[in-house]
Order: sequence, then structure tokens, then C-alpha cells
Amino acid sequence: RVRATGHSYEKYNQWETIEAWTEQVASENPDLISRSAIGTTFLGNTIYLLKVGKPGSDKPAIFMDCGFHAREWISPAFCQWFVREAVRTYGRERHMTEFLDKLDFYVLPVVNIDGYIYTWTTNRMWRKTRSTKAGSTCIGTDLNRNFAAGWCRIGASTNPCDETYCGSAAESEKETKAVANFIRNHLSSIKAYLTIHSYSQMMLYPYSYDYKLPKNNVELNALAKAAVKELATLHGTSYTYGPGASTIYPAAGGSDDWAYDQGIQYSFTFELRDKGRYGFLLPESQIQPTCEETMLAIKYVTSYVLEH
Ligand code: ING
Ligand code: ZN
Repeated sequence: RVRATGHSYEKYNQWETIEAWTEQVASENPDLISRSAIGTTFLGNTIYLLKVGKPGSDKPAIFMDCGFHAREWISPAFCQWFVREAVRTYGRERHMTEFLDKLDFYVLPVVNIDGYIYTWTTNRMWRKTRSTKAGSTCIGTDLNRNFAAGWCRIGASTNPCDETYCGSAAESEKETKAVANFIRNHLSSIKAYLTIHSYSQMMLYPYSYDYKLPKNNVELNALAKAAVKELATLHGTSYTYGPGASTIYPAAGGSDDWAYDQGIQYSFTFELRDKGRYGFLLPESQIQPTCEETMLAIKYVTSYVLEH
């Protein structure tokens, strides 16, 4: 058992603390943030979504999620950091002010809440959800293999005991359904889909389920190149970038490929620090530098999306 502690942006926070933070940050910034629930997890935890932006009509939006994979703790830390930076710099910094005036960010702080809790209580290296399935004693589905994008064709497993188990069907998991339903219902406003993972220091775009290239591959390549160049200006952190299949590995059922095939032209998976020295166990001392540099890339993409 882990006890609830105070929230800190420079520390990894357990789920109860993040949940309380979502309520607090929304209630303290009612002019900029509203919180909603988009579903519940297998174990009954509430999946929260923060809408960050100045209220307005017909605003475009950028959807960003964190915590698909339980052990990638820097990912939820980044979503929290992003929301803090948004409210801290709105009205003070020209770019963030323009962003929040002109568009909304939908920020999903932790998708795989059940798995995240399990990494705090029982197994720090857990990746999947905590769902059970008939006919197997093994637990968990890989949410980033559970989307309807070449589902389970490559780089995924039909064996529930494997780390990349794709589930019994596309969108078999409640967490996948919650994300996919929300995005489907907001397709007319969502211009970009960003999903935050770790580790490897990569900025990936479609496709991962196939070696084919997206229609705007030239544009996505140039955008990724410029965004990672911007990221590196802060601490010199080097990122590679490219289509998922050839840059990291082929893997079907990922959320970025699915979002892209829904018509969202700007769809990226970020793999944050590091390149393997600490891997998933990135020290808390690296939360601030990692989040600050990642902000530069996210803001670069946001500026680009606003112009296009
Ligand atoms: N990496 C991703 C994974 O789910 C990925 C890589 C990106 C796969 C996009 C498919 C689509 O395996 C991590 N670290 O989770
Ligand atoms: Zn991941």
C-alpha cells in the first residue's frame, strides 16, 4: 500500500494525488480549465480529461494523452507539467496566451490508471492494463496495441500473457473505448493528436502498423525535424524522428496511427528521456529538464498547427 502525499510537479505522484490535483487545478483556474470524466477503467477508476483554453466557440483543439503504459512515469509527469505551464504562463507569455485564446488543449493525465496504480503498489515495471480475460490467468492488455489500426497484424501478440497483448478485439478495453469515443465525437475540432510515452528520445509519426508512409509524410518529417531541433536547444537532448515502423519498430494497434486514419493530420508519439541508462526509472531530478525541453517541442507543434 502506498499512502497519499502532497502533489509536486518535480516528483512522481501516485494516482490518488493526481486525481485530487485534477480537481484542484480545475477549481483554481475556472477561466482556463474544465474537468470532465470520459469513462472508467476496468477496475472502476475515473478517466479524467482537462480542457485547457479560454472558452470560445468553434475553437480548434489539440488532444494530448499521457500514461498509456503504466511504468512510463515521466509521461503523466509531463501532462501535469504542461497544465501547470499553461495556467502559469497564460497572460504572461505571448505564445501560450495566443494558444489558449485560439485553441483548446484536451489533456488526459493518465489513461491506464489501473496499471499506473499497480506500478506503485506491486510491480514498478508493469506496462499493460489490469483487465482479466476468460480462459487465461494472465492479466492486462497493451492499450497501444488495442486500437483499430491494422489491429494485431504485426508487432503485437494474441497471447494474453505477453507484454504486447492486443486484446480480444480492437477497442476491447474500456480505456481504449473512452479515448477513441471522445476523439470520434470531437473529430471536427481536433487538429492534432499527441501521445506521450517513454523512453528512447524519439518523435514518431505514422505509420507503425505498416511500412507505408502517410500522405503528408514530407510535411510530418519536416515538422518533427524542426520540433526536435527546438527541443535540443535547451539541454542538448538529441531526438531521432520518423515513421514509427522504420524508426522504432513495426507495431499495429497504436493510437497515433488510429488517430491519423480518423483524419487527424498531425499525429505524433513522443518517447521522452532517456535512451536507456535509467529507462523507465528516470530519476525525479530529470523531471524538470525533461518537461521543460518537451514543452518546447509541443509548443512548436502547436504554433505550426495554428498556422495550418
Ligand atoms: N513505445 C511504443 C509502443 O507502444 C509505438 C512505440 C509508437 C508503437 C506508436 C506503436 C505506435 O511500443 C513505447 N515505449 O511504449
Ligand atoms: Zn509506452
